[in-house]
Amino acid sequence: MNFVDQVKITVQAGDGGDGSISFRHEKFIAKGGPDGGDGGDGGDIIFEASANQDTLANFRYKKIIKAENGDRGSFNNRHGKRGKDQIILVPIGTLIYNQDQLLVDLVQNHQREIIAKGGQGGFGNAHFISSTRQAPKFAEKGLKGQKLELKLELKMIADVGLIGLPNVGKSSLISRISQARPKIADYSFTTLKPSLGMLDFRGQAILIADIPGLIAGASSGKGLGFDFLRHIERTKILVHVIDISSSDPFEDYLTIRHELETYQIDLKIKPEIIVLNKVDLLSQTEVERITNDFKKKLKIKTSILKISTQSLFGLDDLKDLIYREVNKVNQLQPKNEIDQETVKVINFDHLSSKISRKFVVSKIADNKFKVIGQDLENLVNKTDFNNSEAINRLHNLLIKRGLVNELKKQGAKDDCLVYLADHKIDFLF
Ligand SMILES: Nc1nc2c(ncn2[C@@H]2O[C@H](COP(=O)(O)OP(=O)(O)OP(=O)(O)O)[C@@H](O)[C@H]2O)c(=O)[nH]1
Ligand SMILES: [Mg+2]
Repeated sequence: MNFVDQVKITVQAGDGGDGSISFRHEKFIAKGGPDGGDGGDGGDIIFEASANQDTLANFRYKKIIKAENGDRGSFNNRHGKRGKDQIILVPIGTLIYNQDQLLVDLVQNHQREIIAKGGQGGFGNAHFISSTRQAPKFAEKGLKGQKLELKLELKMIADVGLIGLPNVGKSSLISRISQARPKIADYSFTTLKPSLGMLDFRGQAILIADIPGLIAGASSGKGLGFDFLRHIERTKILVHVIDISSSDPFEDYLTIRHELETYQIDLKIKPEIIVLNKVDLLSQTEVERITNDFKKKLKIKTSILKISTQSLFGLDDLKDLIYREVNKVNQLQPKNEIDQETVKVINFDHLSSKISRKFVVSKIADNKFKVIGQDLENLVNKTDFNNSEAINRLHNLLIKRGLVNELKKQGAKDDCLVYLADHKIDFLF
């Protein structure tokens, strides 16, 4: 399993379908009333957190993801079909950014968020019939769907983080207590990327992350650890694996603790289980001596377990302790509290469904103006500039919305040039 924890992708919501221009054909009636239907809206881009996903690796090959376009309207007042939404599954713990702004942090299984909105469908000509306009020969164009460049970042939300120096037996441990089968070898930095394993204990699924070995200086970028410290931030408890046969197990312990503290992981609130591994390599008396010495030096009250992933000694006790510690944290931190936190970071300004009619006009040169405002931009984008009736309608709307007045106020003269959305408009008052 490849582990990718940061990717850039482009998402493109569906375009709205164009409205249709059509007139009823009835027997004996030369020209019936307008019956062009509206275009369908484009599909949205929706992200969903899923426990079945554990990496962002798929996105390395799939850089552009699109939702379906809405269909065009057609005769007989037929609405175009709405484009299908595109639902993108990502692992729990995926953060979604647009231009360095956090849009959402998907922390719960099945949590869904709309990230890019499909374009609105355009009105068909039947929509524009009025007492003064019996036979409108124009329709609106559909709006383009939102296109966003996103950065996805995975900060795993595992229950347990396995930490420790390289080569102490973290991967051996996860392969003994879960279904995960990472590479195990007798050298440092065998594990290059975090991987996940599921410990199934007393009917509960406990997610464990095997994190690459940390070394002194990891918090300032040494070794491989730095990139992965952020995963540790989000685990509920830590299992700190130490090689009991090392020359100074307690010093090893302090090295890792120091790195975590420097990275500002609040260790006071993160329970830790200390595991002295490889006890099969030493005599029982040596094991006891080192363990007692360790306990003496360790002034805080932390659980210490002796294990061997080789002989399987102590693994049942460890599973039991992990189970109890994880559930302690779960009780202190009910799920809905996490939800509250999440809601705070969501920033969905770009999806606001209430489109403001405010606009800003700025003079960029003599008789040239730039206009910014979502409502006016939408009106322009819906206009078919090959159709004089559609252009007339746009002109009237721009007068109604107050644009002409504002232009005049700023000294615009007849035949001024107006930049609006992606269009340049020669404006005649
Ligand atoms: N004798 C003995 N050897 C062990 C035990 N646990 C792990 N090992 C050995 O220690 C070496 C390192 O094990 P890994 O599980 O790859 O260690 P790691 O902590 O994941 O190492 P990195 O991924 O490099 O950080 C391997 O040769 C294992 O076979 C144990 O309980 N007893
Ligand atoms: Mg490893």
